[in-house]
Amino acid sequence: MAASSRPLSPRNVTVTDPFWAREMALIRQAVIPYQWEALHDRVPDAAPSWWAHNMRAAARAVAAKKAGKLYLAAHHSDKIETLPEEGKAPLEDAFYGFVFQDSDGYKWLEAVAYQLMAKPDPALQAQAQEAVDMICAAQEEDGYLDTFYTLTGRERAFTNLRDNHELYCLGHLVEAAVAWHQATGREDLLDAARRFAGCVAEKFGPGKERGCPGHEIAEMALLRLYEETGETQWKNLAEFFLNVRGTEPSTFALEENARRREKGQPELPVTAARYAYHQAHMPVREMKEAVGHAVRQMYLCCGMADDARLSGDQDMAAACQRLWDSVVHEKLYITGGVGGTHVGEAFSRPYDLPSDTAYSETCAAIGLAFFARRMLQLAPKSGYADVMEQALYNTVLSGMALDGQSFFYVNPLEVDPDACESDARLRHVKPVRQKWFGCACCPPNIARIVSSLGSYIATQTDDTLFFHLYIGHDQKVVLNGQEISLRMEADLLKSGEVRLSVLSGQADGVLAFRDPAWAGNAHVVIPAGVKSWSEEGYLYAKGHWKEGDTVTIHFTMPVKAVTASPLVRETLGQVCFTRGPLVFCAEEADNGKPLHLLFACPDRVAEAQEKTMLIDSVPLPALTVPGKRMRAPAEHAPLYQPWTPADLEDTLITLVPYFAWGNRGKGEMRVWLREDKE
Ligand code: FUB
Ligand code: ZN
Repeated sequence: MAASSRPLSPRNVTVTDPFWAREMALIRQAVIPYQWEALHDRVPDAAPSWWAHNMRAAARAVAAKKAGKLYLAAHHSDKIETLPEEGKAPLEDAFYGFVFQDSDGYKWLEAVAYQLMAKPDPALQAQAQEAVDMICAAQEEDGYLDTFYTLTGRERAFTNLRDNHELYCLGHLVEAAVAWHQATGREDLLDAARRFAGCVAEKFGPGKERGCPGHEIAEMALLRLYEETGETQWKNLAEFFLNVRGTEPSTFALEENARRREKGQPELPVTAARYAYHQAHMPVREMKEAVGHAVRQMYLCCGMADDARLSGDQDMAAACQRLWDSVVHEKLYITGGVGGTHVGEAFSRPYDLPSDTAYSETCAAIGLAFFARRMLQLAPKSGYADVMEQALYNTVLSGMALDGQSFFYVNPLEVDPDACESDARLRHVKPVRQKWFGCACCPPNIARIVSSLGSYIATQTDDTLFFHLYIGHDQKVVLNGQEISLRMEADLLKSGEVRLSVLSGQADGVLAFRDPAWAGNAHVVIPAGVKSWSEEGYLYAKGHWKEGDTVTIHFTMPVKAVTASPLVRETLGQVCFTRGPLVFCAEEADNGKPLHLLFACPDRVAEAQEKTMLIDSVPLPALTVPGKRMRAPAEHAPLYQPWTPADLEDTLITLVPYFAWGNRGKGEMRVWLREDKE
């Protein structure tokens, strides 16, 4: 088996790319401070987060318990409301929000840790330390750490792994703790994470209780904890969770039946097949199709891919590949989004990719990028990086406004604000980004993936450095024990010109450059004496690299007209436009409305013009493409009439990057345009 690769640490990568450096700075200067305020419920008119509230209330509960007092609070959310038992806890210490509210702060902290790795910042670190201290204070004496159960009844802990997200909160805690440890060297949060993981490991595992997370992430997080600490018990626990998933009798069914017995309800069959929504319908190594809740499926794939890498389990790797193929060949939006249906925020059947009712949660695209990076670590094949890039440049970024102060949870490919506001079937689709959400999983998830961009740009083995993304950056890397500093100059939003220079040092090794699917013929110039070959979509260049060496690559980056497979019913006869990794869309702000009267002329795509447009003061690439506009019918024209040729007039359609839509007020948006058949 070829050696697997590891991501670069954000510490060793400085992003200098004109576009992505702005995104990184935005996260650091605007998003992280904004989210800190949101976590403390101090953003006017925004949905409350309750994070700080719940942490502080749980700390009081833990202190009260240590003093031998009873402490049981109420729980308020849009779904559940319970009252505290008389005299046990003050009403102001009620638990508010969803059961997984703790995870929002963990993601924020993880994002901060990556930012600190990239650039020390004592004030930001002090703020993050405050969060760490709040978390540690909320941890129970035996290591348990989940404010929902600490506040509302610890005796119910671990009784509903399917729905109540304790192991999801554990996973996010571990992710944050490892990043915090790497950023600061501090053990505080890592110890808290170990203690909670230890508490879980006391209950679940071989020879103990069976059980697995209802919302995956603990698997990949525990494997990361293992990689960070070398402590094998975390790998064992992750593998236990992976191996128990989907086996009979279903652990989710057993726990559900226990709850039903308590309520005097009849028991349900204990067959695993009922739990496809939670990816617990069959053993993981047998899985073939991406199903159920999209974020859960993506996070499961991440855990599986990490385990395949760390254990060399070929059956696991094969299952990852089948799930990858299922997503990429049948269930992936052109925008890099996944999870087409709002019913359960889930994957739908193959080729069901509706544009206007799309769910395409921001977190699911983030999960896909995580999965892609892990597949790249297993085997460097350019197709994985193509999808990672597609997700990053399109749906991941569309989840956040250009000013970093509002967010999309759902990322449709077609929006008519009037329809969203009047049609209950579109209730999930917001025509403008929101300041915060009751369920705020997406905003801090964007912060953490963008802050760790350096880990997606490249991965390495001991002797090979793989460039997966063409994002301008400086990095330090050790190849064959020799450190070199490299600079990549790139600006894909403008052109496909890439230049890699060795800034200092020298090393014998291989530099591998991805040949993106969007590129036309690449023209590559490498130093004399460097041996090169191509494999799985990468150009390998092996030699003795030294200061002053350069590699230049010219990728042609034409505007392309793209159609979906005719099996995608929704987009048949429609076309969209891409350039490089960017998907473009039409907005009302440039084209008027209704946008569904626009027809694009894909056969004239060569006439597309590129220009720079200021959107919310950010210079971004825009396109004009030739098209037609159907004349709107006269007022009171009949609903039906005898067929006549469509009345079309020539027009130029203006397109902007999909990620930048919705930054100029409320208006219609379409990615897919009807195709002019003439
Ligand atoms: O359940 C936790 C998170 O909330 C999921 O990942 C999102 O889809 C949202 O449901
Ligand atoms: Zn989300």
